[in-house]
Amino acid sequence: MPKIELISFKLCPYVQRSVITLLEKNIPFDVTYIELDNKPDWFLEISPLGKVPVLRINDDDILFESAVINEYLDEITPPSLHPEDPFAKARNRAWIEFGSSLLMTSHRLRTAEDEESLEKERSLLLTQLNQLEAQLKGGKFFNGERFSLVDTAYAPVFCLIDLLDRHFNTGLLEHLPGLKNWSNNLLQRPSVKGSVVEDYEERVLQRLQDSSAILIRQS
Ligand SMILES: N[C@@H](CCC(=O)N[C@@H](CS)C(=O)NCC(=O)O)C(=O)O
Repeated sequence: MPKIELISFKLCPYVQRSVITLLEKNIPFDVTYIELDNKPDWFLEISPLGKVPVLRINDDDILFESAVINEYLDEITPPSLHPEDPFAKARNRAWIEFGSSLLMTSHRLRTAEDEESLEKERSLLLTQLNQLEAQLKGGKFFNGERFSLVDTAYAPVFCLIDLLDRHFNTGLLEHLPGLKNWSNNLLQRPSVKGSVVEDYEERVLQRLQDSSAILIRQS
């Protein structure tokens, strides 16, 4: 097994995807935290986009982009968390990409500074969540009973939605029973619980307090 170091920011949902994969696959790893508003020079040298997660392998080789990092981690530790069938696998990859877009919408919703932007992002997020709901086939996870790589991509979205629903009454999953069930199953999973720092919730809320987000001003 190569030596794995994950370069992280404590509240990054994309990093969280990779932590879930590392935990699911029992891969030993070290975490190095950085602050995004004060990126160290060594990080800027190795991170082509200046973004986390970055995976450093054997102190030398660098990978970036959470979906790609996850594919690599999955491939070095068979059996794969992807479905075997080529179409099913490709479809899962497509929906992983969709998950990134959902994360970006939820970020814009959290950071919206006025009522109009908040409503715009809330409406887009609900549209995207409805699209996702239509893809579910029943069962505990995206593909049914088997936990897959695609689930690692959505678990951080559901952590954030759950937090928003509990603290700001956003009711985002109210009319989406399939997603509610999927979310409940993911949030109970040990790898998902173990993918965030102990004071995750306080940190997310503190970050909102420190911002001019309308969500916090309304609450
Ligand atoms: N598409 C990237 C997105 C990663 C990303 O946006 N990470 C954020 C933190 S959550 C970041 O590092 N942003 C750089 C910055 O804020 O300067 C991935 O999936 O890894």
